Amino acid sequence: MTTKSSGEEKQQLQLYSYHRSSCSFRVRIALKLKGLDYEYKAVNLLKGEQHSPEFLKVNPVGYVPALVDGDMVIVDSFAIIMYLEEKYPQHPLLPRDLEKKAINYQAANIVSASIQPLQNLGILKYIEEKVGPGAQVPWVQKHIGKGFAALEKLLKNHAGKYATGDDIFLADLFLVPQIHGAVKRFNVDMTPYPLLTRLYETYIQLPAIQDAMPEKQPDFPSS
Ligand SMILES: N[C@@H](CCC(=O)N[C@@H](CS)C(=O)NCC(=O)O)C(=O)O
Repeated sequence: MTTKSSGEEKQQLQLYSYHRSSCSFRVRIALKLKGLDYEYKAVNLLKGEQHSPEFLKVNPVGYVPALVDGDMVIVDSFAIIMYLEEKYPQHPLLPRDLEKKAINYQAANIVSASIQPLQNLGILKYIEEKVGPGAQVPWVQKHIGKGFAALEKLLKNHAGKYATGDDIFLADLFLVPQIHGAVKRFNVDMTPYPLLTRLYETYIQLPAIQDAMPEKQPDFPSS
């Protein structure tokens, strides 16, 4: 698909995504905030489409999201968001202040390295097979709890309306899907995390976040 802009032929961005994928959700928010249109390429993780030869050509590690921009394919939500940030500077996703920027990197990495990989589909399937289906949710709740406790401490002295002040930045893009999944999918008791609870209540009012929600995606099941 192509779109025309400023007289020159431009390839439309394509996002390989799955509606429930928190990693894809982060990128969907970034694209919305930056006002970038894209073609949605659904990869059904429950049907195992991430392991298909066709998708492995896009991302050899077999995970969503993946972004295609012309001849470039970028995989991994953090790398994609950093790419978008540099190429499309409108609505900056990082503060200029060095300390605030470092807090954003830390919060994003707590989610993307210390929480989300432990709740990934592959891990949950492995736990189901080796331990039993009942072990999955307590496992995930434990690791979300550990990460959320750290995030509460990290953000305590930096949060404003959003995680690191009154503008929405990288940290928020990672927090939204993680908190959403914790509440809606893994039934995490949010009582010990008042700051994250307050942030989530603010996030869900924002149109860019509402539009990026799983249920708004074309591959969300209709029934
Ligand atoms: N670090 C990667 C992680 C990607 C990832 O784990 N994606 C998940 C969905 S959020 C996935 O595709 N899981 C498929 C599976 O476990 O088979 C990123 O941030 O994009």
